[in-house]
Amino acid sequence: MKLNGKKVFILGFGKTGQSLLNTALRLGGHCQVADTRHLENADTLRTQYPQVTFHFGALPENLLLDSDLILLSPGLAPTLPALQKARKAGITVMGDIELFALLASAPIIAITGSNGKSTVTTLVSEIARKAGIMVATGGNLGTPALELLPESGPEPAWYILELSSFQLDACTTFRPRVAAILNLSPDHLDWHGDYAQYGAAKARIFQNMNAGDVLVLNGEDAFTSSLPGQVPDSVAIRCFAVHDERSDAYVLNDRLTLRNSGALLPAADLRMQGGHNIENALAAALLAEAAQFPLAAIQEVFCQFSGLPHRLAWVAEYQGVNYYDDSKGTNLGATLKAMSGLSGPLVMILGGDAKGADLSPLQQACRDQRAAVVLGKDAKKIAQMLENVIPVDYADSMQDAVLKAASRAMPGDQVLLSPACASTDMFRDYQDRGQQFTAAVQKLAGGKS
Ligand code: UMA
Ligand code: ADP
Repeated sequence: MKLNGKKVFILGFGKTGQSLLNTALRLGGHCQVADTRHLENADTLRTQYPQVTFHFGALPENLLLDSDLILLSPGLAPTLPALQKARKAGITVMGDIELFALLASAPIIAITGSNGKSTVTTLVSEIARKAGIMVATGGNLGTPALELLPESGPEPAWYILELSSFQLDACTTFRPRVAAILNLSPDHLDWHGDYAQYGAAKARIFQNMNAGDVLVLNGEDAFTSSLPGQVPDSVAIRCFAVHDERSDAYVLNDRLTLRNSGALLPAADLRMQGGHNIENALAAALLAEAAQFPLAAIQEVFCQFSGLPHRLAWVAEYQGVNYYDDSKGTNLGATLKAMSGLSGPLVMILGGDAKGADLSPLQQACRDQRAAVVLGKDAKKIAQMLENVIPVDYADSMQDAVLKAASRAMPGDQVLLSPACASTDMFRDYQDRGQQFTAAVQKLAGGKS
């Protein structure tokens, strides 16, 4: 693929925008970049890319409409009026995953869903690596997909991509050879408009899949179990369902089992904690089986991999209270799973940007808990919902939240940071939020854990 002489407009200049620009320049495009923020490093960028014109602030609609190709970062909603006008004018609008797929020759394993994507993506990668199979892993997980393409030398045997609904929404011809939709619960409704459109974006993962391809679905999730009728007939569907022995991956006599490969290991040997991680392991095993990764590697990784940071991670015990960091619990579904994974009364730390979600099911889930501490943009909304169920305190920083949670907790309780909200209203990202929580807990515990 060449972009020689083409006028290319890159929208959004975060991680993805940078990878789009580098790729478009390599392909010979004449590039301009627009970002609605005023970036602090604007002058450095202009020096680094003297051949590129950067625009910060309002989108330069006229220039956009004069381009041949628009390359879109995932955070920008396609409903932006300037983008809609560009599409109407016949200009191709492409996301990074679509461009990546046009440039990559090796097969792709793609994983989406509302929760568990990063865990499953990492598990499948670890299984391949354990078996000595060369893979390149990225996408929504962190490394933009375009950065996985080798500048020289051979491609990996497989690309393994975690994909968000934003990324899938901008795909048209993208075809993974093996894919999974893990589950669906409300998230990013402010971006997609409504739940149906959010689900439709996820379902784009299989729209171009074809003969020989394998799609893994959750047989116990309302959305994913309704999908088979929409999947092209030639695609093999594999379902995981913890409690259903008629599915392709399930738990039988306390052993994780694959219909086609037999028993893998006792559920108790799985190093990751929480019932949701049994689902994640079954999904990862089906994906690995579909890619023909060896069974022994699946078993070894399941016994060794203890989970990613900020996902229901134990931090410390102080005065008989255990503290858990689930900062990656950025939507209702994740927080409900995290809550059900811990026993004993909980003191919840909730809040941030709810992204337009209805969090009212938290009311029922908090009924038997000790207390809640709320912070961030949607703190008031969450507090009003919970105030007649449990005691609620407001906090203005993570340290304040931890101190208030500690003063509510009784010996035997657990303090759980699982905010059900995005972090960026108060923190750099979910990692920063989790690190501030850990630091505050360790300070409280006097450095002991
Ligand atoms: N921008 C605009 N106008 C807008 C919105 C954003 O100009 O209306 C600009 C911002 O000013 C910023 C840039 O776009 O400079 C940011 O781009 P982006 O929001 O598309 O984010 P990236 O830095 O490119 O990171 C993205 C993913 N972020 C989002 O989808 C929001 C990262 O996922 C991903 O790791 C990265 O690409 C590499 O693939 C993060 C995420 O929060 C972890 N994802 C969401 C989630 O998991 O729930 C979907
Ligand atoms: P994602 O990449 O989709 O955000 P992660 O693997 O990073 O998923 O997990 C994010 C959060 O979602 C975790 O903190 C955990 O509480 C919750 N979670 C993980 N797996 C599942 C699952 N299969 N179902 C529901 N919630 C899950």
